[in-house]
Amino acid sequence: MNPLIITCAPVGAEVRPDQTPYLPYTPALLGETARAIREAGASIIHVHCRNDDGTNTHSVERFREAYDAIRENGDLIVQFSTGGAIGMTPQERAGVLELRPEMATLTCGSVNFGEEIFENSFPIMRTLLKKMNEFGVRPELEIFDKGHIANARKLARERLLSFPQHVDLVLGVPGGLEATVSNLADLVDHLPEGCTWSVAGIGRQQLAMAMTAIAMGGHVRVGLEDNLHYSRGRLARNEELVARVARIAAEAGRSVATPDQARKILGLPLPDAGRAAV
Ligand code: KMH
Ligand code: ZN
Repeated sequence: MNPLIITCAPVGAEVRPDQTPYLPYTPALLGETARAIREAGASIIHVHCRNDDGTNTHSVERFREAYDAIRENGDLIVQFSTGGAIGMTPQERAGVLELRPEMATLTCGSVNFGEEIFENSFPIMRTLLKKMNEFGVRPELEIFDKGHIANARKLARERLLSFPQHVDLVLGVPGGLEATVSNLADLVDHLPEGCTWSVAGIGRQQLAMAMTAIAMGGHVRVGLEDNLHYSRGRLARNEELVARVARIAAEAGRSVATPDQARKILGLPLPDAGRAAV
């Protein structure tokens, strides 16, 4: 079977440092985490940033520090969040794209998010996509609900996006589609031709969704952004969550993709290609 791309989302915007001692919320901690998850089998790191007190920030300077720390610690594909945190302006969310990460997320529609609303109107999506196109950043389409696939198709008709793309199916957010095998299979059935996909199961469903994706030939996202626990009552380290998925995949006959193998699968240029052309 095809190699498994494991994305790790080690921080997110919702978990507080007082909830777990393992949240890598500073650039230095993100650098250490990049090394550890790479060794454990991850090929993509999904990045959010925090201030030193743990509050959310989407400042370009903080993202630059984090980006440098990650790149000093290996060859992971770096994917910035453009979702940020609830309440951030579209301009704040888009600003970090000037750092030209290889990838960035694009959530393909608004969704209830617990008691709040994660707002991704068409004007917001267009703002983010135009910046991604301007800076040569590859989107990863975040799908929290089935209608988000239709929204992505509309953006493609507007020529802001072309298919196939890499898609992350985010299942189990309170307010979004539930994390069930039938929901996952249904979304996969409705993706545009040729798309690659991963699943991010939220909370307790993270492991079940990962195992299902491994069996289906898809890819997997894990990390403390989506799930704090390794097992009931036992807090997880990011690298443990990655390592467990890698072990299960090996048992199922799938090796984990190195970052360069993941780049090939996703159609991203290899880092050396750019350097050679300069
Ligand atoms: N923190 C959520 C509101 C993304 O990174 O693109 C949005 C989020 C999605 O985490
Ligand atoms: Zn995120």
